[in-house]
Amino acid sequence: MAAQSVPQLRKDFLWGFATASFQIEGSLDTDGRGPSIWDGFSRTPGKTLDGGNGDVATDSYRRYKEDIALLKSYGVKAYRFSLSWSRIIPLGGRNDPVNEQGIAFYSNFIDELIKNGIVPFVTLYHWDLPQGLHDRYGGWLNKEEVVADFVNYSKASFICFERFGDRVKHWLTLNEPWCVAVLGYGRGVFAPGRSSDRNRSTEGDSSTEPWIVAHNLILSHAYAVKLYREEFKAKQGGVIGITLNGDWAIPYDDSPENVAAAQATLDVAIGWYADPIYLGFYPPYMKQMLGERLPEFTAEELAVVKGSSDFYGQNTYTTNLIKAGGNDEFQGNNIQTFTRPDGTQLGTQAHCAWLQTYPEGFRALLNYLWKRYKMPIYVTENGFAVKNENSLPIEKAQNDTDRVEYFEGATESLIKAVTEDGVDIRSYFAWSLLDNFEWADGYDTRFGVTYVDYKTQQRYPKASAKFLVKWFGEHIPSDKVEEPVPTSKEQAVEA
Ligand code: PNW
Repeated sequence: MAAQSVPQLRKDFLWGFATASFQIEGSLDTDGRGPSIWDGFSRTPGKTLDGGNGDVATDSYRRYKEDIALLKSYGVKAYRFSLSWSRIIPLGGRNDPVNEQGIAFYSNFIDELIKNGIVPFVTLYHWDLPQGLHDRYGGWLNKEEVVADFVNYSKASFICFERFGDRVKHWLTLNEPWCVAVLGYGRGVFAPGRSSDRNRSTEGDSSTEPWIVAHNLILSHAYAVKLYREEFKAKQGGVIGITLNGDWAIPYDDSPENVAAAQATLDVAIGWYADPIYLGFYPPYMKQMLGERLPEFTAEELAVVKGSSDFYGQNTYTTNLIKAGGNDEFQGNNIQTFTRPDGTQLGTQAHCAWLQTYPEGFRALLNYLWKRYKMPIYVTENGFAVKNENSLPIEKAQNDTDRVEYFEGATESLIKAVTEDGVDIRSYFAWSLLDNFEWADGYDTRFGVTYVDYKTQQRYPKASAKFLVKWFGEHIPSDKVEEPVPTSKEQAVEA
């Protein structure tokens, strides 16, 4: 029977779409929300490509019921979204007042999801640090203060969690700490925009701050998980972990230095966070590269850090070819390219320079993570921005062939990793439900499976949404008991 020969994911596989608070909510001054570091940064001339900021975004704070109805119409199992810290604690700190209106918003949001049969998959921190903490003590740079404040914030959001804890089971502490540290404190292209480059920033030290910030992010994550496990997990039965970004790395050719360079690239892109959290130490390559500049964990801290994630969370978009050389420490002193030695490109170019299609790399990465970290994997982001989509009329943009091809390749790699390679994968969230505020790119880069007309805030499903809805419908066993279709031979016997 043809239907049965379609390979299947787990029955409880969570598929859906992802977003983040600052990229969609808008309403930045509503219901007592305090400012985040992205409010001012995105409003500063020159910080976003098109001058766009987060003031309105996709207006999702006001239109959340509409967004959830859209998710429901897509038939997703889960929705990954993030909470805005400064809606819950406007000034951010552990002695600052909690904003009941902010908690009520997310409580209602979670209720609405559950009412519609959608599993909430919640990120506590997706880059919108309360401005109050940055101003008061330097935010992520200040270990003593920020770890305590993040743990307190986690607890504050668990007030909300507690009210719905019987139905909310999936928590992420931090989204992509590599981006926070490197893009925010190294390259200075993301808030708070610190960097050694004085043309770009008046403050910052790219040679030290990213490594310090990363260290404090890891500790903040780990202590928040400790709190959750000690005070909530037993009675609520949820899982909590972190999600990292990282793309597959292929040696440019088979020379030993390029083979070593590809591993070193993975060590800095992923191992920087995953090795301490899952294995209990920073990658030796990072120590070698940074020496004294790499902070050290005390024995007590390490005991909290090691094993501090119930699963392996990964955002991944592309694959790079790696050559040894260069002095970009954030790439492990290696060079990344999409151009093969024979001059051909790895895949289809996206709107953003850092992204090309290469589905085989997705499968290879999943296998690498499974072998190295031995944890069930939640794919929490994967997606594509079609080149020049923003300059197309809506009907043309809806026909997003390159994005459909990207997801065709990704889903084929996903199912093969599960059914042929035996990798334990529990979720797949496409980035993103909607076109939205794409950080330093502003609104010029569109990652949505749903087109947003920013003039009217109307939403229009793209072909890629339809592809994913159909694909997951066919590859997750449904609860419905299907009547067996009698074969012609059986029919003949019955007759
Ligand atoms: C992720 N890079 O960010 C984020 O989690 C999302 O908020 C974002 O919208 C999405 O991917 C698309 O960019 C990244 O430069 C930002 O390699 C930059 C990079 C990777 C991921």
